[in-house]
Amino acid sequence: KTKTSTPVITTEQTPIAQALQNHLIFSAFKTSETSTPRDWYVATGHTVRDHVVERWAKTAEAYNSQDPKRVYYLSLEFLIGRMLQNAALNLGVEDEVRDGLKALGHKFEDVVELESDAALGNGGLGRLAACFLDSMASMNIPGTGYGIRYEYGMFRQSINQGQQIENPDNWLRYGNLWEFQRPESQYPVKFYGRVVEFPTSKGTECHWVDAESVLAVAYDMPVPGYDTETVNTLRLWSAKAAREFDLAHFNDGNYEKAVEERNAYENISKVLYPNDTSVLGRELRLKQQYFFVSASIQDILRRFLAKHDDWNALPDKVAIQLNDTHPAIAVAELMYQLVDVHHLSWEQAWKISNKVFAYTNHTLMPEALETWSVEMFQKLLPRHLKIIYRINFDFLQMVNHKFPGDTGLLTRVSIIDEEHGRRVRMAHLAVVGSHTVNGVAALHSELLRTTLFADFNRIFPGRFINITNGITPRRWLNQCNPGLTHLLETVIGKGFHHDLSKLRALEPLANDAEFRQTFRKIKHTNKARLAKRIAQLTGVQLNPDALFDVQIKRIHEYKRQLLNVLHIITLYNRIRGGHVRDATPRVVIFGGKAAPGYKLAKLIIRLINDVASIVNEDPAVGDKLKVVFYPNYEVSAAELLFPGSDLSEQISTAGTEASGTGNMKMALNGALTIGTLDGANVEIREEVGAENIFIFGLTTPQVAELKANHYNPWDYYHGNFELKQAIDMITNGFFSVDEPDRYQEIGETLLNNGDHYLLLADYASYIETQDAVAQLYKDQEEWSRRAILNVARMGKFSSDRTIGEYISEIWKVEPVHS
Ligand code: DL6
Repeated sequence: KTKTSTPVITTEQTPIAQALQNHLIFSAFKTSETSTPRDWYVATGHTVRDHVVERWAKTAEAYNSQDPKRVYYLSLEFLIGRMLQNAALNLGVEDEVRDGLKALGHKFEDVVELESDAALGNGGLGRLAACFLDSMASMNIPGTGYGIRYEYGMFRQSINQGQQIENPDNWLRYGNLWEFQRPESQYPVKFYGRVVEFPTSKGTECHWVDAESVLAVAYDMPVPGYDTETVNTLRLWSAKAAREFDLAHFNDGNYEKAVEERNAYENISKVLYPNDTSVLGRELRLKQQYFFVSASIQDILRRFLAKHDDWNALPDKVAIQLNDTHPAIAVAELMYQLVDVHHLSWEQAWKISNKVFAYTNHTLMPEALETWSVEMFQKLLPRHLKIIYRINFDFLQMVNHKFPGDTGLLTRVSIIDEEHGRRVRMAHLAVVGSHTVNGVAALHSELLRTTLFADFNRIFPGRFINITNGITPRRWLNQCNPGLTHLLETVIGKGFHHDLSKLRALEPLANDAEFRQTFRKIKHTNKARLAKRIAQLTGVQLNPDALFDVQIKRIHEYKRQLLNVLHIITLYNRIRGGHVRDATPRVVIFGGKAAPGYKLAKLIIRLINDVASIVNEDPAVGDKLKVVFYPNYEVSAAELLFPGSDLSEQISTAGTEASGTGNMKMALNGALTIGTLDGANVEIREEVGAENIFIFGLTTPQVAELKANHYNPWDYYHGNFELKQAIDMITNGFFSVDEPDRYQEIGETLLNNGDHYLLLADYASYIETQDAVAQLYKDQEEWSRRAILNVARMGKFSSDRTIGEYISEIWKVEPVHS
């Protein structure tokens, strides 16, 4: 219960303060006396929402009357985080709301904290989708996101005795004031059944019969643009059984049986799969994909048909972006809708469909390339399998015509993999069904063209392009780093809010000692804020003067958190051995979730925590080194962590990280990067200059060469005393005295199983570069000069630039002003 006295409504009160009070009564149904902090969240949320909704209705009306070409972004993940502050900021009412709350005895920052993160995604791919929504709205682009309204988002991670525990993320427990159910928008989605063929005068007609169906019900969330009237829509589908429950079973007292069928259907939108890069061979996962795709395509066609009757105009009104292969079944679904439901000829439908779809690839990891067994497909989606066969037949005919007699090529590019027990290759379906395929950073796109999709690149020259990722500066600068934003506004004006490249104007100030001092002060405040939160969460006290060295991302072998651990152990040994006279105090912070089934990733989390316990409690170490694992890394945590970082760890093996976007957020918030020439790091280096980034390790060609030349990690182990010592300590139980064998598997991976990600090969270069980092940090003037240059040169990495490229190279859509 809040301790405020009853506020008196006076004529001097701002409209927002009045609205807050009204909503406390009419939306939270409380008075000031009976209100809890959550009631103030409800009142604030409704107050801001009113502003959003007004513009939302106008935008819908403008789209409806102007009937522009629209973009539909199909994604199984949208990692949007919290809405309230972002909406207030984008609408330009944040200060008024803050003042209104203050006048009523409340703090905006405390209110904001009460909102659950909408964690409807795993990591980079889902967060990118959220940044794209923000940019589309901010640029007045008629764009709609389509996804699933998971009842449970990404699991909540807690750490118990160093180990990751996964808890359900019940983000809707207290309702969600940002969503609007749209009962008028619901569609049946069919599964199972069989296909019956009828000969007709025009050929064979297929009927999908005896299918079961589930209802997809729309829930809309607003996506307010920054400093514009546009509010776009994120439409999320929720599964609803067509039949409530079996009353006969219920009346017989068989309650479980009565709801069994309903639960089976509604499970479709129950939980987000917490898997980052590895594919899941689960029927429910394919059901989720088809469920949201079918509902979205039906919705898109309904909207089109409301205004048009010439199907050939579809590509002039509709651009559909497939966010990775998860929605790739859309290619078959559109054909199903056009041919079976709307009776177009196959040829006409295929021509149209191919002009509508484009596909973004987000990973080269072979384990992430989705394939589904033909047998399961046949059972679940019999009509779509037939459609895929036909698409494949036509495609292979075309390939055979273009490259006669190359049977090897036909086997490699076929949508059906005949060599691993007959499987449908979703990436091949997406490539064949799209007019454009893009990678997400220059290096990644080049690797797509030359490795994964080399054959397709010959077949479809020009189809493969690059569009480097970006991040929305609204959330990742304005919202998370108000101190820096304010400083930037004071010195270069507000132009960078709309055009991030305007940050370049900051460059001369890197040489201004007074400015550097102010810049450092802001960083220090952000670090202190982070340290305070870490102390609350973990009990570890941090000194904000230390170098905050941060690696926050999913835990995965290729991202090499283990390499970072090897560095920590090396530092620890140097301190213990008395080899460090003038250490740069360093705090190493990790954050990230491991897929629940990924044993080694979970073991890495445990190792980090075990190493942290030993290092943090060793009196010989003191403040020189601290290690922290930040539990439950999520969007709202990231908003604290990025502004509070000095050093950004982007240390994946070259050629493995498609792009990375955390690297961009870090640099934009004034951290220096230590990284490999991987993903977007390559382009970050191009922008900031090689002298303002710490690059180490093997390049992509060198990685390939080393692997081709029988890389032997043992050579590196025996050739480097500090490396050997660090690995030995892990494997002989130095960090796990209660269970000395705990980390045997890590030793196996690094030494006996080939060290697939070349940690040992990159170790010496990494350590040497970390030493240079520590050295530079002692020179605070030079460090902040470089950090300022990083901020100044991040313009390229705004998602506004990225969306601009999607618009001109793929979508061909125009802005609409409401
Ligand atoms: O494109 C967004 C993001 C990239 O920045 C990361 O490099 C990449 O790992 C990530 N991919 C995924 C999982 N991919 N699949 N499937 O999140 O995409």
